[in-house]
Amino acid sequence: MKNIDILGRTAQLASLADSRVRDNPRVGAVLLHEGRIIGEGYHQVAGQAHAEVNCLDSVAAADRSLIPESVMYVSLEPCCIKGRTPACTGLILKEHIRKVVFAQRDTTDEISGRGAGILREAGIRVKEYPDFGPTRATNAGRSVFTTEHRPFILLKYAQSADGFLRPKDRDRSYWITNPISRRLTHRWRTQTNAVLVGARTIIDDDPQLNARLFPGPDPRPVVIDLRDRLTGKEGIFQAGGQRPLVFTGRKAAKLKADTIEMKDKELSKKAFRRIMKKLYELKLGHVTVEGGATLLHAFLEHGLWDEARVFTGTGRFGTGLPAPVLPATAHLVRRERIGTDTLAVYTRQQKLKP
Ligand code: AOF
Ligand code: ZN
Repeated sequence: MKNIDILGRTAQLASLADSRVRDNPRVGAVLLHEGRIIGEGYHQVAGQAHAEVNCLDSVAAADRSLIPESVMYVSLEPCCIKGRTPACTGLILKEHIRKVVFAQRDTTDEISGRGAGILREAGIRVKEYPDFGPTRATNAGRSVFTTEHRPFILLKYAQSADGFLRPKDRDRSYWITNPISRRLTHRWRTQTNAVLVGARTIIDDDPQLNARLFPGPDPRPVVIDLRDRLTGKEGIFQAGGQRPLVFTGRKAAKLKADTIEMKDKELSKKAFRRIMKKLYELKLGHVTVEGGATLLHAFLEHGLWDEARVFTGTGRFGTGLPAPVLPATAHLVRRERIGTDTLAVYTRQQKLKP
């Protein structure tokens, strides 16, 4: 097996992590002994075991003596700092592992390249694959958080076959996507730290913004309500999930939520800066923007997005609220069929190398 095949497996393992990784990266690790995988693991919960720890813990008693002759594969550079948990470089040295293969560097200031350096100085053979595609997407999210000090922003919306977010008649009940797609979006909600919407979406649709259709943690509901439209009676304040966070124009908003007072009446650049700073401080590393149209347009207009997942259903509305248009520079990562729906995934940045 080639190194990149095993790294591919570490990427798969990393993607199993849900939003409980919070501000930490998604990381997977594999231990390979002469072509046989003897251990696997991934980082699951911020503040708890890293991928390398879980991988080593998974090695069967009968195989433990093989650890020093095995190669450790990690989707991200092993950490060399004592954070909430001990440094993984220390663990690798302690277990006398002689070779480590990883994909991208950890962009955290105190680690970036130092983790690899410490291992090399200790005589361990280290091979890096900075251009390895499957882990670039996961690790890109991490680098947004550590270098730009804002969450990774995922835009998610569904449009009718003729490109509308909703029909003209606001009272008409409608579904754009099929139940398979809806379940998938709830799975995504278990993997994101917060679902962000505008007040108008709350008033029109009264969504619960939780992940009730898929097992896993609920995201935190975040509402931008600069014009104080919320009353406190809406569904998100009644649902038993995570405490909502509301960016409000009111001084002492009486909502069952944490509130951040905003002076801005419009989603200006300055307003966005404040919102991003707050989300960063709250360690919400991955945020999904689910609408409405105004909010999606504003994020796109400010170039404040990293990925977009767009469903297109089969129904036509004829007229209604137009769906956002992604910039021509957006890169289509994949297009797939979800039953009768189509899902297209885009990234903002340049095409990643395969
Ligand atoms: C790894 N493997 O699985 C993860 C890493 O101890 P913590 O949880 O506070 O994490 C400290 C840093 O370790 C964190 O900021 C991030 O840079 C890195 N995360 N490193 O070797 C892992 N999750
Ligand atoms: Zn670590």
